[in-house]
Amino acid sequence: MIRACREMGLATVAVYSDADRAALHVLYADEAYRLGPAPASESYLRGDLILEIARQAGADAVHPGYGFLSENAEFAEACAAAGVTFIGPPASAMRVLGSKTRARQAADAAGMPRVPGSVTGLAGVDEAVRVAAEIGYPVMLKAAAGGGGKGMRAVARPEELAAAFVAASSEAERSFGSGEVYLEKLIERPRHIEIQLMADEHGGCLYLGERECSVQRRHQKVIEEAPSAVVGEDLRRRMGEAAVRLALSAGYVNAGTVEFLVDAEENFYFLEMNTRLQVEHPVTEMVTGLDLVRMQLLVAMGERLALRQEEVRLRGHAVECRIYAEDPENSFFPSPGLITRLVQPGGPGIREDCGVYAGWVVPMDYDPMLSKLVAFGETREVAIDRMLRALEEYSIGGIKTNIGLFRRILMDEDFRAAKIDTGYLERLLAAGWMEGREAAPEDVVAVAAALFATAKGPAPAEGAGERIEESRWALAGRREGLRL
Ligand code: MV4
Repeated sequence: MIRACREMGLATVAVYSDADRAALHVLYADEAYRLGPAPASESYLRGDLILEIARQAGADAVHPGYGFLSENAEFAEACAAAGVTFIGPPASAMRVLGSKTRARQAADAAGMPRVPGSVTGLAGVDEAVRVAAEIGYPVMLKAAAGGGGKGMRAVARPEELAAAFVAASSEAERSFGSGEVYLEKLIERPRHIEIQLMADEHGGCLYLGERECSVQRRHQKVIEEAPSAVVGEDLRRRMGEAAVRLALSAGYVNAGTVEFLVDAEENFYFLEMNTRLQVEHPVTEMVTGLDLVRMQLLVAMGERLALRQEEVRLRGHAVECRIYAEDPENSFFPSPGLITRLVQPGGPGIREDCGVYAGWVVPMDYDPMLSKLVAFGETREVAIDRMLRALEEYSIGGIKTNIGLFRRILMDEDFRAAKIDTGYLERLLAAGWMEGREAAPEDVVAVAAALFATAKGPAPAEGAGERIEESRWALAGRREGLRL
């Protein structure tokens, strides 16, 4: 966001919590203001403080980012009341689409295919039994206020429905303050594919292609790509036009994403709409050549979209890996701490949106995402090979990361054949991803390098013309010797 503002000659004001005093966004911005202590409830979720800072700094607009208040209709309204532009949709559109049942009604009104099931909250177990019998088992109970899998229960048989209804409803009540649940037919082994939208205030709305987001774990996306290997021109047009109809019917403005489940027969079903820019938007930027944040800013200034749908062209393929400070070999436990060394990849087709630097302490207070590594190529195969090459160049010292897991996925036969669905990664992990990994030189060489260093003392400085071994083992050894 700051980069787009810079390019457009707009001054930026960052806000930060105590844990983020030295965060990269604070260093990049023209000005920075403290919000409060590390807990989000006392800092990044304090819309009142954010607006007070906006007033003090004389800011014209607020970009809400991806998490925190980005889909909060009350905050969008508070911005309007304070005379500050909220860079996102109107609160009214956020409210319609924020309720999954109301969004399903909007989908019907817009002629958008959706998963069969109820479009209002279930009054009780009796209604659930009746609807489930109508649509047929297996079914899924979902929280109307939900998202991210909370308050969701798959039900295979009628005799399990009553207990699941009570469990889903009470979980929804606890998590979202609303126990409203509805029923859907369960789609087996679906892909998660989403359409990027950008709408202006003048009735213009574009679809900017799809993203394939099926590689995820516990409702956290791990790898995203654009385009999807299973979406051809015709399917893309049908999904895109349906998404645009939904957005226009809800009075939508600015960036948004319509999520779909796609089954093995290439039927697509509306799932929900995210009323914000998403983490994975760079893959869309790579294949469309557009800067989505720049477009968001122009739209928020009241401008018309500068291109027509026929002018949106997709070219090549992009893959994004979400690099996390977590240990895939230890149940993905977060691994916060000091980054002692950071060597970042580059070269042809590589974009890295990184939020950290050497010397930064990854705080334990938030989701430990470090960076989004994006590879672009003329084909999916080139993009994947580039990503593998970039991951090899990447070296992060001091903390554990999930970089090794990406190597495993990107070399997996099924992934390379694009045989993926939302259960793909959990199956790979259950099979024991360490077992399938090719011999990892760095593990063995770590010991060898340590022994070598002890036995021989410090290595002599390399003279001019001295040959450096070019085997993977030697490379791993040199790296290990450099690790801090
Ligand atoms: C489903 C489904 C199968 N059938 N709905 C999970 C999160 C929530 N936003 C929607 N989710 C699902 N809804 C029906 N009718 C399977 C999932 C699902 C899923 C969806 C998208 C991405 C990852 C997922 C992982 C597991 C289950």
